[in-house]
Amino acid sequence: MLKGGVEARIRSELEGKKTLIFVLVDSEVSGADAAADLAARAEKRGASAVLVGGSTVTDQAETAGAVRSIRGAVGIPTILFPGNVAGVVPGADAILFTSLMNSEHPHFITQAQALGAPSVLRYGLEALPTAYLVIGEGTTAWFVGSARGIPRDKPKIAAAYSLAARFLGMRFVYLEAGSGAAASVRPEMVAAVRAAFDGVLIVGGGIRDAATAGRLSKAGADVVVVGTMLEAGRGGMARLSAMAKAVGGAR
Ligand code: 1GP
Repeated sequence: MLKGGVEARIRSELEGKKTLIFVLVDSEVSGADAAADLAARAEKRGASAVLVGGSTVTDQAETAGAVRSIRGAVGIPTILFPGNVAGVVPGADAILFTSLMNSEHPHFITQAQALGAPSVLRYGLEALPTAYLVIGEGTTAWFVGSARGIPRDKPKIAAAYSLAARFLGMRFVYLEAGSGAAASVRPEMVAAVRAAFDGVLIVGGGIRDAATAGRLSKAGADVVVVGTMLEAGRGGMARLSAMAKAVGGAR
């Protein structure tokens, strides 16, 4: 892939007015072969990218192995989604270079970024500057990232953070309800952020069915991320196909 090619590819897919689906592969749960198999099946069902990472990933060799296997198995971009410095490994096409803007701990806002940046450069990873906003409480991302979760019913707060992200030059916002969350981010919040932020709007956490993905798409999500849903084997893949249909039309 060309340097800078991942963001360009995402933006050009979005010009077709579609909401894209990214799948999150947790290398610690599945192992390299299973991760590659899952990614390949997800690509066939319409996924536009594979995210590799998560809040609790600490084994760099395992993550690098998963990235290698996935990259050999799919044509769509493989994008790192690090929860900490250990999530920066070689071999991927790009990295969601996130700042957890509503963390209470500077480590997750700028310090892990400073510690990881030299490796991003050395590995030639395309950095996608991303404001990572944790919505609600009680999830792993919330706990591990020392987040002061934005209340689920306060869309204006999420919109204000997203506007700040835009003024800071970030080109991606990721609204994170947390992996396995009981409910996704609300469409009202997505709509408020959409009105404030002109970059790529990613929404994830607790999205398990086509109807939910469809509502988030209509509200203005550019990308929906699914992870836990795919762990349900064949049923998960069938749901992914239905989801691709629900969000794949013009908005
Ligand atoms: C987590 O948004 C992702 O970062 C995916 O969440 O596992 O709930 O699909 P789920």
